[in-house]
Amino acid sequence: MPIPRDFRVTALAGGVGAARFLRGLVRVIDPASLTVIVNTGDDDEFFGLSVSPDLDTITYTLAGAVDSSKGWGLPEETFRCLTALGRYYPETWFGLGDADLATHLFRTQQLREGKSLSAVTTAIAQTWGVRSTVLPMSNDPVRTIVHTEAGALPFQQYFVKGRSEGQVKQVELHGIDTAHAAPGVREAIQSAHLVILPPSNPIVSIGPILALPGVREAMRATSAPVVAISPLVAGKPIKGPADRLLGGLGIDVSVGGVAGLYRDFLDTFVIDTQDAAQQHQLEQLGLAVIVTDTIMSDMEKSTMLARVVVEHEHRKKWRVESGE
Ligand code: FO1
Repeated sequence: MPIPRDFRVTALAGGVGAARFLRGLVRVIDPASLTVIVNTGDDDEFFGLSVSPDLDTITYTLAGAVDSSKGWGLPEETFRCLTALGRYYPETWFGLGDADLATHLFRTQQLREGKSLSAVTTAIAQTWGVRSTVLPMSNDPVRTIVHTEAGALPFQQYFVKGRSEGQVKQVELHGIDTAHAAPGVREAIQSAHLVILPPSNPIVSIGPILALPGVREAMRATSAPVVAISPLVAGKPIKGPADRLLGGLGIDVSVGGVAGLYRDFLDTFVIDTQDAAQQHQLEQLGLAVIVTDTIMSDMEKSTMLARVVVEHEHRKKWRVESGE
């Protein structure tokens, strides 16, 4: 069944895992019909520059420009500037490549001139020829702080410098109480034909977006089906510390544990064939369950997964509308 060009999809995204799914999705639907709401809790300042890793990962990926081996940054990067910065600064653990620095310089200068993060994100996406709409979750600073026995660490310090080590005790979203969802965020959820949560970390990638005022309510209220793809395969994330974060917060490290975090708005949960034994348990929560290969090791597999998700939901919508 062909997907109509005006089939509007909204995705809530973190970084690499979401990007791997979205690169396939824009081969299945019209890229111009996709809106991506991106986590900014991972943002930080390095050497006076405003860095938004998840926004850049999504933008570079949708532009076909990302370093596909790492899943973030630009290919064939050099790090001469970062090495030179080491003369002035004691720490250069965050890998800012020479070409990538242009994006951070542009973003920083535009923000300093008073532009909103939304406006700068649109300008960057357009520069890279991205046809989809890329929205930061908020124009207000929200910073994810991970509390471990080593203390309270801003996300990039926990993840990159600290290699996600240490027992997680708490995750704090600094600034969330006064932050607002960026313009277009709630509208994109409400007006979509399909809302997708790609396989992103439920605590530090999707969690901050859902914690913004009105976003969770929009997820519950939308008439669009909401589909999530499990970030866990056989109880482990493909990449990143989702298992340590879930476990540290006392949440079951399983597809059931993840589904529980979304239970108030989720319609369909996509799980890997390796977790097929848990299908029945998820169905008992009232969820439709798709069991398929979710490991997106190449573009073809990303496209296949996106096709399974979109066609399943589109077929369901068509059946309801035609009364079949
Ligand atoms: N990830 C790393 O593991 N090490 C790095 O040095 C690193 C640098 C970096 C620079 C720019 C950027 O946009 C992303 C970068 N990332 C790096 C990825 C980033 O830490 C994570 O992918 C996200 O924050 C988690 O979604």
